[in-house]
Amino acid sequence: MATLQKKQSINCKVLVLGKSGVGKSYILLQYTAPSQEITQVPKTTVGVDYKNGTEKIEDTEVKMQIWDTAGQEKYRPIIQTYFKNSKAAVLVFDLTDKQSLIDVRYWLREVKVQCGKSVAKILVGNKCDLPHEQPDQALIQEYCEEFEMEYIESSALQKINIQEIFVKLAKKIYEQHKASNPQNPQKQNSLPANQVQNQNPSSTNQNINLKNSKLKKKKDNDCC
Ligand SMILES: Nc1nc2c(ncn2[C@@H]2O[C@H](COP(=O)(O)OP(=O)(O)OP(=O)(O)O)[C@@H](O)[C@H]2O)c(=O)[nH]1
Ligand SMILES: [Mg+2]
Repeated sequence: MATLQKKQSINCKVLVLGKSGVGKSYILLQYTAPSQEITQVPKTTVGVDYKNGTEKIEDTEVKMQIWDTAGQEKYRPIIQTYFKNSKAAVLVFDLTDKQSLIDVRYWLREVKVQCGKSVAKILVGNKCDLPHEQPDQALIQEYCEEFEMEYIESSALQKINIQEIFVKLAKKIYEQHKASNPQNPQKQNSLPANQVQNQNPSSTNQNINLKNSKLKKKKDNDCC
């Protein structure tokens, strides 16, 4: 007789971080919106904004609530208030902008201080479609070793490696979760279930505009 297996899932809040202009919003847009729906490239983000994405890893759905943050320095203190309960982060730099790779350290430190060490991370060198010099390999290696993450190059414009970023991250989330919950891999409640949608990653999004506002913080519906 066939047995009904309960669907296994992990809910996880993910931050997308990096200097202004590196392509964070465009990456997220390309990941969550079918290409025919993209009519214009994103404008600079003025707050935080989230979208949902799901990847199936082995028998488990990793449901990610992905927060796109504003890279402009003036928003940094506000952005940090959204770090709470984040279990994963995408660190983005621009392959044509050396400073943006140096800036990644700032975000890595913030993630470590505010979210702890057990945050799944991936480092993304974006805009690989543009002519660029080889990025500083020693620095990339240093980040990857120190913060235990993989490195991938992408182009949001040409949709190169966009899905791969989130598949790799979901795998890391899954592995970390399995390692910390060896008996019960299916149950993780980094987020209340009603905050992460199932299959359609673009089906939900929340935009919080911080322009001209003094810490207009969303009422705490972050992770539990
Ligand atoms: N050629 C190229 N341009 C890109 C790529 N990704 C983003 N851009 C362009 O870079 C600019 C900035 O992209 P955004 O996605 O707004 O950058 P952001 O990191 O979200 O910036 P903030 O919201 O200010 O933090 C836009 O003009 C995009 O069209 C890419 O892969 N290739
Ligand atoms: Mg943006």
